[in-house]
Amino acid sequence: MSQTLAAARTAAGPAAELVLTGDLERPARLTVPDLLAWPQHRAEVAFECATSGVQHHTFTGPLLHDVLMDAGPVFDPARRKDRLRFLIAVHGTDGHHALLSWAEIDPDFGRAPVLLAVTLDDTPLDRAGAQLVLPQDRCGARYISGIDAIRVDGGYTAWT
Ligand SMILES: Nc1nc2c(c(=O)[nH]1)N[C@H]1C(S)=C(S)[C@@H](COP(=O)(O)O)O[C@H]1N2
Ligand SMILES: [Mo]
Repeated sequence: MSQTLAAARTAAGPAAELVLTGDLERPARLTVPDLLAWPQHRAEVAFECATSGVQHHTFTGPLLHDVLMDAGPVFDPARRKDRLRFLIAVHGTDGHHALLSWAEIDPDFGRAPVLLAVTLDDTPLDRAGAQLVLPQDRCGARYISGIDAIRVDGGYTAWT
């Protein structure tokens, strides 16, 4: 990277981007403002951090499920059982990452209203990057901030 570009990234600060990769018909690169294209949801949440106690925050953003469905996960939407082998890996710029099962966010199964937040307490996350919001989690550890990659993996099997 040129020094000028590196300086622009830290000073002027272009919008953070995340890549959607893996078993998808339409892999994509999305900036935080791009995530405004989906219906926006609001979540008022409380979670406990093992080191700093309970935190209360308000997040807004699209449903992770809506964004991933538009990227075309390679399962037959009519066949519910096929989806049970899919995993979603969410990765932050600092290397923190976590796995969700597809079924956790699927409307036919766990129906968790997981968001890809674009605002945190009314502050845009354009430069910090999107944050994962799991209103049903008691612990904050999966609220991954600075998301730079989400990988959908339909190849998981414990029995080959
Ligand atoms: N990228 C990233 N996101 C993260 C973490 C992290 O280390 N890296 N820590 C998690 C944890 S343990 C908690 S409790 C929440 C809130 O942490 P904070 O108080 O440091 O914001 O963010 C979560 N998201
Ligand atoms: Mo935490």
